[in-house]
Amino acid sequence: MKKQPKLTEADVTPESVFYQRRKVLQALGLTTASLALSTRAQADLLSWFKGNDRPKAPPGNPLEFSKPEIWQANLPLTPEEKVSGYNNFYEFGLDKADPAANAGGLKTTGWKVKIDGEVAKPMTLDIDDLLKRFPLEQRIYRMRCVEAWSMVVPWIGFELGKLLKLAEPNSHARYVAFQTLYDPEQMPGQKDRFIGGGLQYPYVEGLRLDEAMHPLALLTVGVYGKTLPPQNGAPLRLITPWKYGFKGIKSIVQINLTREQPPTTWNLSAPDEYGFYANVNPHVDHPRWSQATERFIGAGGILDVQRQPTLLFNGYADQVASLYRGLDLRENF
Ligand SMILES: Nc1nc2c(c(=O)[nH]1)N[C@H]1C(S)=C(S)[C@@H](COP(=O)(O)O)O[C@H]1N2
Ligand SMILES: [Mo]
Repeated sequence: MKKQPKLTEADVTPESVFYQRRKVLQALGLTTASLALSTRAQADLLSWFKGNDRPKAPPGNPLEFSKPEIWQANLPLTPEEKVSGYNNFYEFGLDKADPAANAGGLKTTGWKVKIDGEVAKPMTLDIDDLLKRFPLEQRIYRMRCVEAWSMVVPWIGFELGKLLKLAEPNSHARYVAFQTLYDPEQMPGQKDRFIGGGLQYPYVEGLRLDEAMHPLALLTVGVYGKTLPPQNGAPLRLITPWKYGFKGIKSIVQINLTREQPPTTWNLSAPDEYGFYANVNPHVDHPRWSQATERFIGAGGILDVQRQPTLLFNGYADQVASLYRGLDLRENF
């Protein structure tokens, strides 16, 4: 986002063009990120990007889940290969195809999530415990990236609030802080700023406690009927559909209840561009592009780019607007 001032994303690059460009660059042994670098940095980067030996992700495991009527939005879905082929996961590279190409080997077996801070019952849960403890639901949600593209995705998960209640937030708890895995050996973007975009790692995100307790906030373990592929944030990631996609932190290892508003990765990187709240809002533009419309990534190819109006709170205003009564959404962007 910030490190790509030429706006590969703010609406100029339909994903089909992007895929073609990717193929050409791959044929040349280059990627977009490498074009602007010194020869030495390019050599480093190429040696990494050329690792054709990187394993493919194993196929996801089928999940058991219900489909509650109220969450089966009647919207055209973004096809699975786009949901899992056009990603932001900077730990695995900046290009939209990098996460699918480079995250396949992410080790998710034995994954543990620690819940601590201002809770009566701090705990560490194994991913398999989590899957057993909470019945899973499919929820079809709109997804809106701050870069002005959007998708509609059939996620599978359970309400974040259910997990938080299990840990029993105490009377001091006002915010929830999340952390992605920190493992530079597995996540090359964490040790090389050319691969990882110069963000501070581990990636961190946060919500106010009342936002986190909202029934729309989904701890997500699957998509399209199966466990998440690594590029979508396996084995556990957050989805808050009324907020910009960067709030949806991937591959979570820690959930910490706090008294103070926690730091968040994109806000640390560019505080004037990415706020703590990051509620989708067509009336509050990004300093470098308009948020009034978005490019929907659907089944179509290059010739039917679908531009559509951005909806306040991404279409979830009826459910979430009351959380922000009295808050100036322009100031608290
Ligand atoms: N750890 C981590 N989480 C992340 C990101 C990231 O780079 N690292 N990118 C965010 C952004 S900008 C978006 S739009 C969504 C993309 O999720 P998706 O690839 O499943 O569509 O993940 C978010 N979560
Ligand atoms: Mo994003």
